[in-house]
Amino acid sequence: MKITTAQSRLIKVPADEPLAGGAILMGPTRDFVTLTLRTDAGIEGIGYAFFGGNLAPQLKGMVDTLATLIIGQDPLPIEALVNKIRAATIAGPSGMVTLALSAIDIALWDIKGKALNVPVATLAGGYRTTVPTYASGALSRDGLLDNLLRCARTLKEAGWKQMKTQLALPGPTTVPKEIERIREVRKVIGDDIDLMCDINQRWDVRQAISIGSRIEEYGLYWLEDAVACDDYAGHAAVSAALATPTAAGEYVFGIVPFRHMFEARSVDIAMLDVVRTGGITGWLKIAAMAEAFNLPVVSHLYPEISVHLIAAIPNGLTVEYMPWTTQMFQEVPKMAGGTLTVPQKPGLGLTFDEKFCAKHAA
Ligand code: SMN
Ligand code: MG
Repeated sequence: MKITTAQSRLIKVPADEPLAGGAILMGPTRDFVTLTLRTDAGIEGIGYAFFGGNLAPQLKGMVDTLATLIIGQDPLPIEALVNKIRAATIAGPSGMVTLALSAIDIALWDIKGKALNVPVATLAGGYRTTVPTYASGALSRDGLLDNLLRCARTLKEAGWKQMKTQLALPGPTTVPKEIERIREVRKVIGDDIDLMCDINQRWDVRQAISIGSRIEEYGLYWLEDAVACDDYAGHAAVSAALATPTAAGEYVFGIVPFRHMFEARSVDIAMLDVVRTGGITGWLKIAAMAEAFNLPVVSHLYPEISVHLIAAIPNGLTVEYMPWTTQMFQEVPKMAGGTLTVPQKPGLGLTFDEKFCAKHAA
């Protein structure tokens, strides 16, 4: 089998918050670069990447240029193809190059699953076929407390067993007001629903320990990205000071930062973003490293791909259900009883919704 063509598209997905009608983060569109790799065997693989900040055209250019390097090659020896692409990047495969590489790597795994007639979850390890999932994006730090509580109630009524909120600071708020948001959400959802909280690197170590200690009584399932992503020692200090588990990893690229993070005992939970890890190949390597450190792994964004990966590994904890990409596909796994079921079709089991993609292509 040989790769014959690579077709990328820039899709401007209209920003929505479908889980609870919550505040819309980063509108009006979320711009994804999709990739379809075609082969002479008639098998197609799909992938995508995301940067944000209006840099999707540049990312698309990178995907196009790098994908050209593997036209005419057998798609199955993925490590060899990834190595070829890495070797071609003279300044090193970091930053946005890793995002572009991820789109290609994901499409190659999709092809391999289809060629071997197994879902990617099976190809990647096949630990189980259903996984816990959590609602993300609806309980935003922006907006009034009443709205936050209405969304929390909606998620609970819809059957979510896990959900993530966010806290602000710095900004037009105060520490007591932020603590009140956690207290009130906990009151609305009760003690049987797991509640996570994302800080998105807004706090310094002192704030993380001090505010983190004051919200311990609300039993967070994890506190995420409390401090700067590459302050491994700072994360470790926060993790050591709090009983609440800490999570981080979405902001770092490739596999090596995770070695430093794990060696420094920075986090209790590793968060892996398949577009920033260098695709599925990098994702699985980090997951195995995490296993060696007795750490669970959770996914970041992209539930329709991540369901395969969290299901593949023994230390997969939960899939983030932030449905930014789901509109691009004909069909995606849906939450039922707090879980997602891995599609049993070969590969990723995903088909672009051509009508939607054509309408929103830039
Ligand atoms: C997040 C980051 C970037 C885009 C969307 C969402 C957030 C999360 O940090 O963990 O969901
Ligand atoms: Mg996050």
